[in-house]
Amino acid sequence: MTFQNFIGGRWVDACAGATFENINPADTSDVIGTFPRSTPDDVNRAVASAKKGFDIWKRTPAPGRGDVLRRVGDLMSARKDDIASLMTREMGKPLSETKGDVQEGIDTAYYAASEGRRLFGHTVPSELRNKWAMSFRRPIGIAGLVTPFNFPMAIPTWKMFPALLCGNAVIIKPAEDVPHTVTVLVELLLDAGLPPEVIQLVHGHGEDAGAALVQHPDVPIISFTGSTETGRIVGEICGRMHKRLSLEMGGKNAMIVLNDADLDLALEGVLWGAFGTTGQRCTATSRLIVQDGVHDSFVSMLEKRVRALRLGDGRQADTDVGPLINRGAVEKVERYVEVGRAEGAELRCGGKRATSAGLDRGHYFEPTIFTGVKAGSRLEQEEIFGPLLSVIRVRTPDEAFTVNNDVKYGLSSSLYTSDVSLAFRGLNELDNGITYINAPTIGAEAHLPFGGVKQTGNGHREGGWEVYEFYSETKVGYVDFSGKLQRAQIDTGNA
Ligand code: UN1
Repeated sequence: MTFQNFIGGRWVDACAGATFENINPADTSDVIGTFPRSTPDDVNRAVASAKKGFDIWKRTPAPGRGDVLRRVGDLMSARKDDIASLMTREMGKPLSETKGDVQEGIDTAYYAASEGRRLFGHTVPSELRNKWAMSFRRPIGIAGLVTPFNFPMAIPTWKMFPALLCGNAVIIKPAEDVPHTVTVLVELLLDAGLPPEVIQLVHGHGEDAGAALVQHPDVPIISFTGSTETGRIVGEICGRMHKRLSLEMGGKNAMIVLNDADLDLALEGVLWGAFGTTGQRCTATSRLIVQDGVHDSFVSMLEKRVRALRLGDGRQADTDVGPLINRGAVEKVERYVEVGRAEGAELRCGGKRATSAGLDRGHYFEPTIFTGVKAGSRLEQEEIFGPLLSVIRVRTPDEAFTVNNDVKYGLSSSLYTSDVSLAFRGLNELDNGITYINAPTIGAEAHLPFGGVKQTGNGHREGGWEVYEFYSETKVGYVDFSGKLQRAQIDTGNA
């Protein structure tokens, strides 16, 4: 199948005619289709069209914009299974997870729809008589969205729906590994009645299409989810150009299991947190920090269950863990296995590609555990984005909190304890944007702010109520109906 960009209200090829292939990571002989490999020319056309879209959309009342998004939510609900299936084919994670990914998009649509009837400003008293003072929210312009492969529906909707609800036009460049899901999303937006010029879909690679979007002078808002290294480059460009920028980047999330934890509960949590989505979540559990008293018993419980995880095609019902996204991802995990060995950590299971019959056709890697990982080592500090869990032994809760905090990232953390005081101390002391008590490091919900501290982000949040501030500009209006000049700060007497 041949897929196209959506620019200027039409499905079109890339100007230069180049294409790339979308390949199933579970079976590399399965080519899903070819997609346009866009260049700056395509981005320029998208911007020209989005300007027209913005003119139409910014004048559409916010409740009406919300109605379009509600219909998108309805259409996504009706096609949930079919979208999950095509998403698993291009991304690899099991169907239960891709259904969850679509559901996160549906939740985001309905939340945005309801925000159309709020989008609150403030009305406050003026210091002067017969004068009204208020703030309200205005659209900004064209939002350029650059999205990753791991949540092919959820992350594009997190960015796109709030941007649209606030009245902006959108240009999206999805990850080249998962271009099909966003193509369907754009079809649904059009079916729901979005004026076509309001949305532009530009397929391609980060270095040409993505970079052109970030650098375009007429795109004042950029939202990027991806690596901390790429985010730094995006940040430099946006800083020079005074763009509004939201960055969601790396993580090195830890689960802490203290001596008084419910170990059976913690076991289910770490299996889901570390090996769900094959470890390819920003929120994946990459470190397991275990207190001395339960360390050995918990590690042996865990090893037994990890050895029993079933690798396979995500479209098969009995699959626990799907493939990695591409060859580069497999090679990266392999490199970290070597790093772990060289640093003297003990490989407990996994550590290599899975090559048994059937699995040799895809990018499979065995779920891997290293124990005896030292705080401060590379294995313990660097984001891997694969099914590799590092176990660190600690003596006290305070040491656990210190180890959690001594990394450059700060997205999510998780604390298993039955002591309510320790739980609240953890909430206070763990340096992360999200902390879970007695639940794994993943599981963010669409109506709460999502994001991390330190080098995970740049202070903005996605989701919840906060993202609407990112995608809109605060404007203040003063209305003086006194009929005379009243000078603020001066004519404020009681007279
Ligand atoms: C991500 O890891 O990039 O909490 C997003 C979660 C999901 C979203 C994760 N709801 O893991």
